[in-house]
Amino acid sequence: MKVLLVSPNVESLPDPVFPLGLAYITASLEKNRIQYQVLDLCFVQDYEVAIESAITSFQPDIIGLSLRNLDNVSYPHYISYLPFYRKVVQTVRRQSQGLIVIGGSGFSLMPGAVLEYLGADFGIPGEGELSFIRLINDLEGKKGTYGSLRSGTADRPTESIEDLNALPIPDRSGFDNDAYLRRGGMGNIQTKRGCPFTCIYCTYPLIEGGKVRLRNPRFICDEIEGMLGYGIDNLFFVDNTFNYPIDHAQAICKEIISRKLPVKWSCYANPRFVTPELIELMLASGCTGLEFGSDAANETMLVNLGKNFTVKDLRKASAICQKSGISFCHNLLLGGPGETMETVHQTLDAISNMSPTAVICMIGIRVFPETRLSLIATEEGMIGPEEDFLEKVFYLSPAIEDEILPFIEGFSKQNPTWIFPGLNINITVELQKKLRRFGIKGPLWEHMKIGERFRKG
Ligand code: B12
Ligand code: SF4
Repeated sequence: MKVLLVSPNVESLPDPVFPLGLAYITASLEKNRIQYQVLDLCFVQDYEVAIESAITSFQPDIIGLSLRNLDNVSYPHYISYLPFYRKVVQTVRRQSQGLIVIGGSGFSLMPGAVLEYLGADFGIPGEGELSFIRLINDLEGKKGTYGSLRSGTADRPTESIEDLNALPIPDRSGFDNDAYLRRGGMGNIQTKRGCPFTCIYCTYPLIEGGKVRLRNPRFICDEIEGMLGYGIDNLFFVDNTFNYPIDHAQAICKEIISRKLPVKWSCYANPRFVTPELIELMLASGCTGLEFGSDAANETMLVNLGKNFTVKDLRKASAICQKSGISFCHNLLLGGPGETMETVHQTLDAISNMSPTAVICMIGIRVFPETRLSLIATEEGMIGPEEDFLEKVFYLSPAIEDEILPFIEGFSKQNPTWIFPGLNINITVELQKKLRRFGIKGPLWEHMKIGERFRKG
């Protein structure tokens, strides 16, 4: 069996992101001695020509598509990537008799609906390393009788991989690592899978499951050494929460320090698990910035959103970061259940007083099936029982829907280090390209002060 793996993710904001999920899959194919090639559409000029040429030269039996994102989860400037993916599937069909298999985090959010929309053959929700190999082996045994197997997809991941340390290290060799570093400013790496918390809107437990599974810090650092071999010296830890469990985060920092790995890195963090000792270790191991998934800085809204920390935790974590000199950013989600203009003002004031390096603020929350938010939206009559979640479905509290956008337009003018992706404020492809051309690495929010100069020309 010959497998062509395609990454059709061409989104370049906030940065082009290296297809780490696919690099895990390629490593697994390699380990199982399955012949494969990779086609990454991120930097190609003409996707149809690229697909045609890959298929003509390689003649794959299976074409695996990795769907990382379904849409940009941004309101009001919403982009769905699905129409492009459908064109990719149609182009593949024109060129090949091979079977099309879909996977990826975006796909896993609503596998049945996406499979049907795209008209692909099989879908594998959740982690793909083992299930994809199993499917390939099944297909190998039934060559010529695919009809009976067509359109197979489980609605939910059938299993999660218990021992992440048994997985081979992601194979980055088939990808243009230089382009991702130059244009995206960093590489990416995972230290764990799973999240035990229960924020009402969150899809991560659906993708990775609720049980935390940790990678051994030694293997993580082996992987970093391999990345350094590709010149990747700036990393983002893609875990939903790098600093939970805190002892695992500390062990990783210590391993980086003891090996003297020359890397800079950043991560997502939870304010409840920030201590001065941890931040000290993070700084000493090359950490340049933390992104807090704060969402709100108002007690009622934190409870309504199902967060596991308080405003006091946010203040304390911010103060520790301030004192240490490390950059930090708060991610906000305005407009959840119970939000009023009063709670919005309280959140914005409180966050401003914490003096973060930057703030990334979304307005409205994208609703996905099987989340608690989808139940709330149904109970409140915002969505119907037959809702098509492939469409633009956002929760925006009725109490703020008329006022919030004009208010934010005004607020952003006074707050140049606040980024509003849904309004294209302080985040554009032009600004990003200018900063990257200047050789700036790491997340762009860490460089909002320099960005301000560029924006002024
Ligand atoms: C880290 C992260 C970011 C970081 C990335 C930093 C970096 N340099 O890597 C930043 C902040 C930049 C970011 C940005 C965005 N992100 Co983001 N991000 C994530 C996060 C937390 C982890 C992704 C990751 O690397 N996972 C680790 C890899 C190993 O797992 P994986 O890709 O899922 O791959 C596994 C499986 O999916 C499967 N698989 C993958 N491919 C294939 C292919 C086949 C054939 C098979 C069988 C299986 C398979 O097997 C793999 C191994 O087990 C996810 C949430 C999550 N928990 O998944 C969101 C997530 C992917 N992001 C999401 C979105 C929307 C975005 C943005 C569009 C947001 C925005 N408006 O800016 C941008 C897009 C950026 C881009 N250019 O694509 C969504 C996508 C789903 C959706 N709603 O459409 C997610 C799922 C979060 C969410 N809201 O639900 N993101
Ligand atoms: S928002 Fe973060 S902490 Fe909350 S459930 Fe999702 S991944 Fe876990």
